[in-house]
Amino acid sequence: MGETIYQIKLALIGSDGVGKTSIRRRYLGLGFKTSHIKTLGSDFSVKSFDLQFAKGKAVIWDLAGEAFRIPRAEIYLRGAAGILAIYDVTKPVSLENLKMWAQWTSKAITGIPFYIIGNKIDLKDQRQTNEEDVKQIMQWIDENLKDVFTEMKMFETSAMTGEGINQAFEEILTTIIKSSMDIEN
Ligand SMILES: Nc1nc2c(ncn2[C@@H]2O[C@H](COP(=O)(O)OP(=O)(O)OP(=O)(O)O)[C@@H](O)[C@H]2O)c(=O)[nH]1
Ligand SMILES: [Mg+2]
Repeated sequence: MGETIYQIKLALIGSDGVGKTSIRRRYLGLGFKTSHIKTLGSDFSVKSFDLQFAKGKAVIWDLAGEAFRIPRAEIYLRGAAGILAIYDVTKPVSLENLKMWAQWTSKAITGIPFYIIGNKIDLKDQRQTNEEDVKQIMQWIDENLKDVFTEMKMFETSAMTGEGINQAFEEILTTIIKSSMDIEN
């Protein structure tokens, strides 16, 4: 039996400027830029992964913070096996907006994990959200979008220092691969 080489599409969503592109760049090993160049429409990168029990490629779609205003832009989510929904821990509104992003996602795709990531944790003095706030958002999504997502989890990252980035990607890839193995067996 040959080894399965997985190809897994992930999508990074969330409001303008929360750090989606910076997170993608950091995961790719491309360092950090202080400038904000808005992503237009969408962009993507491919990165190989090797998780001991499985290897393959992650195809990482990075959507514009304005994507939800573009008609039918949710088609970019088609075929995604997991969502990384990003907010900025210094901007509570970006966390609140994840309700809308979750609804938007559910128009295109269901039955996949939805991971909520608080980015910019290096800005400790400016932090304005805590774990309780995130739990409330997760509860809202759970109640209003019943059974749309197979799993919700929260993470924290800094694209500037790199903290938490690999863990978030590895955990969602592991979850996706394990659930596909369950289906096969
Ligand atoms: N301090 C700090 N700044 C960050 C971090 N991540 C991103 N930034 C900064 O935040 C700004 C926006 O980052 P982007 O990665 O372009 O944000 P985006 O979510 O891709 O934005 P859109 O493409 O417009 O939706 C840039 O100035 C980044 O340098 C972080 O973890 N810490
Ligand atoms: Mg961007």
